[in-house]
Amino acid sequence: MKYSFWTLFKEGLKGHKNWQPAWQSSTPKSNYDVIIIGGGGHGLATAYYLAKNYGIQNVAVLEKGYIGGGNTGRNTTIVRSNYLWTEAALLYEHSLKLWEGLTEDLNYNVMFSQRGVYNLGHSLQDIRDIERRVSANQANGIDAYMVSPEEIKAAIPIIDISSKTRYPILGASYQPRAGVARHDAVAWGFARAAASLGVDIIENCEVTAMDIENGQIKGLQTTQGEIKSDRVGCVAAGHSSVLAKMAGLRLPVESHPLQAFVSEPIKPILNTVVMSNGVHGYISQSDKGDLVIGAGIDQYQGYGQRGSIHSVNHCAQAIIELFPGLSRVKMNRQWGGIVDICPDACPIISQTQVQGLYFNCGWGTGGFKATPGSGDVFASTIAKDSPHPLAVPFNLDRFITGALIDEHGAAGVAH
Ligand code: FAD
Ligand code: PYC
Repeated sequence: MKYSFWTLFKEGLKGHKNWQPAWQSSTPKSNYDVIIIGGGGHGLATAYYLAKNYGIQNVAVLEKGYIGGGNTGRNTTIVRSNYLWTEAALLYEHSLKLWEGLTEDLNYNVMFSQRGVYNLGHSLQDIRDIERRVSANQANGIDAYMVSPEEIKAAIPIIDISSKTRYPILGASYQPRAGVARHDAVAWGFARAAASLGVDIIENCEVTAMDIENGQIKGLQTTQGEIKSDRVGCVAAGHSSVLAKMAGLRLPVESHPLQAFVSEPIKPILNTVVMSNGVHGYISQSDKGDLVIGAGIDQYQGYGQRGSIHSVNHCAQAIIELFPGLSRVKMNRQWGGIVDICPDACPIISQTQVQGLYFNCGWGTGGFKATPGSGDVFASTIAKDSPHPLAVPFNLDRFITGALIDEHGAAGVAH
């Protein structure tokens, strides 16, 4: 439904009365064709594409908390596709192309803003690595190129490119089509679109056990009772290993906290995204003016979604080194999310040895950018019970064959 400016204005004055919920809350049915565990962006996108592309509408998304309350609502929203290896680059580029039409596709403004992303280099080795990645990107048709310190300064006047800093800026890669999006809108847009196609979105429904008979998934035990299905997709980010354990599986993932923080809103000073692996920090400015800043992962493993002062301190020092003019800006809040990291910093999109049980996880510190692409290829993998061509390299088998795809460099800052 489209609203005129005046209708919206009058509704605003009325105090948002009589607005319809974007999707109806559902209670579980006894049986579904497919159940998706995890109501983050990836789970909701998977359900949406199952219904839209494969006509599988008898689908439930089970979320233990609220929609988007996991990493989807906790991330710093950087979207890019400048990964080193062809397998990963093609997967993230597939996603970036879906981002470019997502607002229209969902009929929901996900505020995708292609304001470009800089990846800074501070040493000769950094520059060699970045140049190698840019060459690989160009060979894969991805829009990345090298920029000099002077070009960076021309685009970002507040950055310090002098040679006197602890980490002088020697150059950067730049991807113009990269950018940021509004994370909550992505979750809400996919939820609304999936629900309108018949998907049941069930919040406050934690999966506590899996029913498996003769190597085939039969259903789930949840805090809202037993629900049957012979196809289950697990998309639970930081809690994937907890779900895998319910099926007697062990995933090669480690769960770590990753922290970020935002400042008070200030006038527009930064119209792009700057990331630096060397100093372990990255920054962008949200449309309402907050500086959105993130750190490297906490080195310890854990499930606590809270921040810690030492990590924020370390990151703020790095950012002030790059942008000395920000030293007086006040920080408003900090938080953490739990990211699931594979040994090669690449995701798992895979069937498992349990028939009908699929995992989509291990996106680590970089899965927000993959949300539509991941949902699309995972939906295909579940619908056809066969890996989508882009998902083949991300099968669990790679940890047995050794065909790992090392993306630690491109995963970057947060590692
Ligand atoms: P989630 O949104 O975490 O969804 C998983 C859901 O599963 C959760 O809502 C959880 O409650 C639910 N769940 C778990 N267990 C159960 C259960 N037993 N039963 C039912 N439900 C369950 N990526 C980028 O690309 N760019 C970035 O700039 C970026 N910045 C980040 C910054 C921070 C601070 C963090 C923490 C992450 C960042 N990421 C970034 C990574 C990104 O957020 C994740 O890779 C991505 O959001 C994962 O999406 P998801 O839908 O799989 O996970
Ligand atoms: O994957 O681009 C990324 C990212 C930036 C910060 C955290 N993840």
